[in-house]
Amino acid sequence: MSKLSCSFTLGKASAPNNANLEHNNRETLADNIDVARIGNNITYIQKDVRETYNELFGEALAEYNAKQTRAHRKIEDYYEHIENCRWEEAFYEVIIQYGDIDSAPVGSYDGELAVKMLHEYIMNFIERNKNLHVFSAALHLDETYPHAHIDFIPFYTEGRKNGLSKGVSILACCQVGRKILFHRTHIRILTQLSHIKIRLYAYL
Ligand SMILES: [Mn+2]
Repeated sequence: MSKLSCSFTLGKASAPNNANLEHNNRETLADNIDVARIGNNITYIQKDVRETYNELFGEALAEYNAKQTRAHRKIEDYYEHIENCRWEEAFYEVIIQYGDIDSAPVGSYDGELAVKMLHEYIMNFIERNKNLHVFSAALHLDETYPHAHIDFIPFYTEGRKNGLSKGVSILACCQVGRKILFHRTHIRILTQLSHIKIRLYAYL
């Protein structure tokens, strides 16, 4: 049986090197991409992030704005509002990889195994994390080793007296009932470390 390491990177919207929708959608092509193999990539979900915001939060935003008596309290563009928010990210991205260029390159036996595991990981991630709305998910097979990019918007649907009845919150997704799985500092550490490959078994 093969043994493959697992690499898990968490990126955030405000650091485009670690959360790069243009890369995932192949709108920009880095040197390590084999153009002849782009067709081998598997796209699971590819939605526009702003459209996804409208779908997810449009209703809650309209309700919120309708209740505001002061014009300056109204939020015109929720995506921009979150982008400018100091404690939230507009979206996050995980990059997951089993093995590396030496142990599981594309086309090798273990590379094929990694593809199957990544496929399973993507499907399970979407199923498991109901409060992380995945708007982009792709398995890349045109680079040297197989890996998956999953982009998501963390959101809450309850527990708010002020603000939108449904909105963005990474912390709300890090607790189940009263049990806190993750603190804000953990998220910060993870996202700050994401420029280097951290070997972590998938937390999410
Ligand atoms: Mn990639």
